[in-house]
Amino acid sequence: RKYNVAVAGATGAVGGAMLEVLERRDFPVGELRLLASSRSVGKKLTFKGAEHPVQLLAPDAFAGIDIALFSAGGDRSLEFAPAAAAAGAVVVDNSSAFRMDPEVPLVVPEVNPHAIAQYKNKGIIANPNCSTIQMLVALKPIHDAVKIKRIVVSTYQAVSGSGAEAIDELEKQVRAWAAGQPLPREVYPHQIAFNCLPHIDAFLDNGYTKEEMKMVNETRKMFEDPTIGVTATTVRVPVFYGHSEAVNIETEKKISAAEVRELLAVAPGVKLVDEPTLSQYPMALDCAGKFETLVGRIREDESIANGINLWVVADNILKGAALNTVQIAEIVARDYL
Ligand code: A2P
Ligand code: 11C
Repeated sequence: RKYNVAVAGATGAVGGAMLEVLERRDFPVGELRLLASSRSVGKKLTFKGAEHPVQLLAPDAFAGIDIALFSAGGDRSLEFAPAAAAAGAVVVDNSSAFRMDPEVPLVVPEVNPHAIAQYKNKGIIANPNCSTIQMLVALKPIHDAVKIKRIVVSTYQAVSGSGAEAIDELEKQVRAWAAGQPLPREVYPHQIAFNCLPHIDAFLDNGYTKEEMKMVNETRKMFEDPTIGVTATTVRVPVFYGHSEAVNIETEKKISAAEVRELLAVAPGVKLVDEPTLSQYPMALDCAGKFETLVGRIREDESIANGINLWVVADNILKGAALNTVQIAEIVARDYL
């Protein structure tokens, strides 16, 4: 059968990628309803060669919809996702609005697909933060094998994580710099071109950013382990697409780098790229447009008894957002509708 699908935030960076992924994975779409703000009403977007008009995101926009994919910002999710669920749609929400709600499942299909069953509580499933998703795709097989006690992660995150306007800002700054002109600045508090900002999302009272605490709290929720130690430093870098992460783990049982490579070579969603002597390792430029999470630079942490270092790279707009959302929708359609 086919499913009527709404995309809330269809004109955004992630919304556009949702359409691309639905098409690339040949999701059985019946009616497609594209929703955005009044600014976009009347615009047309192309899906499978046909043009579809953008309509207003509103509480009454979801009649007859089976699955609603949301990526229009957390405030819009809080405002409209309950209405979509009340109209009978299963909502898969890419924002952070419902992630830590104990009644809402937070899901990466390679990590905890069983949690999807809990969507019946509120009709909503949350898609995790992009940085958390790719880290857990890489770590899940290791966690299952030798139990991870502690994770220390530093991220190198692309500007596309901040939305379409930030992609524009990096390009404009680079062009202005090359032309010897003053650099325009609107999205970030500092110049992002040729710079690294250790600042993603708002700062909290504990000195961490929200992005850093998402990695802590979402990992605990999806690994179903409130005691796992996670500490993160998240950094915005002048890359358009693809988040990179240096991940250090301490495990309960010893595991060698070779054994980690064996596990990850067959892990779902993972592509091992680990031939450093041939200069082959995961890079942001190589992950753009790909569905897999690339993992390499796997080596033992020689400073502790049971430690491993990895370098994990994925397309933040695809696996970090649109692809993970559509994968969840595929499971909902296959197993629950
Ligand atoms: P619009 O293009 O009409 O502003 P991005 O994260 O790439 O900036 O995209 C944000 C998405 O969320 C866009 O599709 C945007 O639509 C949508 N959006 C933002 N604000 C609203 C709003 N108040 N109502 C509905 N959609 C919104
Ligand atoms: C970034 N991780 O790269 C953010 C984007 O919680 O869904 C996604 C924010 C979120 O800026």
